[in-house]
Amino acid sequence: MAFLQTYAQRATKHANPAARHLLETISRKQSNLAVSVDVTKSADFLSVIDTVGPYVCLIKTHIDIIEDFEPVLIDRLTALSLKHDFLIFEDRKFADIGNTVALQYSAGVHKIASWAHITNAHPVPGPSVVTGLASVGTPLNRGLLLLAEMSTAGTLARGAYTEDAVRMARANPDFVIGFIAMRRMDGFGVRDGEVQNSEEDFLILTPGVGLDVKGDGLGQQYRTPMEVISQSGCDVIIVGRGVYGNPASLDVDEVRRQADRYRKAGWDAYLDRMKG
Ligand code: 5IU
Repeated sequence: MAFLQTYAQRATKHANPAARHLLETISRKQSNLAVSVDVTKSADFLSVIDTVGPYVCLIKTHIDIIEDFEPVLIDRLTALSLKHDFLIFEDRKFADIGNTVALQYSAGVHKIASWAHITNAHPVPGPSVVTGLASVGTPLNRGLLLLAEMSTAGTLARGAYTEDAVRMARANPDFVIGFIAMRRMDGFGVRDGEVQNSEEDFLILTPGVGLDVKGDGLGQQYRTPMEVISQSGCDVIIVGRGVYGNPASLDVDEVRRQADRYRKAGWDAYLDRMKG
């Protein structure tokens, strides 16, 4: 089982360059923390990222919520990713036919494939969403996560849907590097005599993580890093408001303190998991 190996061991074996890069970064920085920067002003976006950069393996973006977006923002984001040694995950949640998602991924205002190491897609269109995105992302050494589950109350991504998401990933293991999910997917999607490849290593990135509150009043459900990484066997915690607080009153020192706190909590939970 991949998740009982160290991040460094997994990095040496992974076939996808983005997955390898992420696993190496996690190991080097001793951080399985991804910060989700859901703020709407470019200046706040860059300020939060520059502040949390030393503590994270990955920055998760929603580039389409930036109100004053200019292409130079991408240059600055990329410069910060090099300065602080983190990858970029655009949480775009593609969900259209293959031809359309290929265009949404490569073109438009944001040209996501040109700068995001990792992006994600809903499995709902079926395998063509992966094929369409792979036609753009594979030549650029990108990786894709499928949304096998969500953190929200009442999510429809469960049961047979989750199983089929895993099956879609298994059909494209070079480009699909893992899942947004709430727990490990080992053994999922295997039925009626299908056999799971014992070498497979899907990364599990998990939102809905908070140390202080259990929800946000809008359906979000929070679990602790210990529950997510140690008990549920996930690989990366994705934390947004738990780190940056209220975007209307950003306090850089507090953002730094929380990033450090979540990095440590995530890493302690990983060490706890490795104890067995
Ligand atoms: N996000 C979730 N749950 C999910 C998926 C994505 O929360 O199931 I898929 C995103 C939404 C937001 C971030 O960008 O992760 C979580 O932010 P907070 O930690 O502020 O709740």
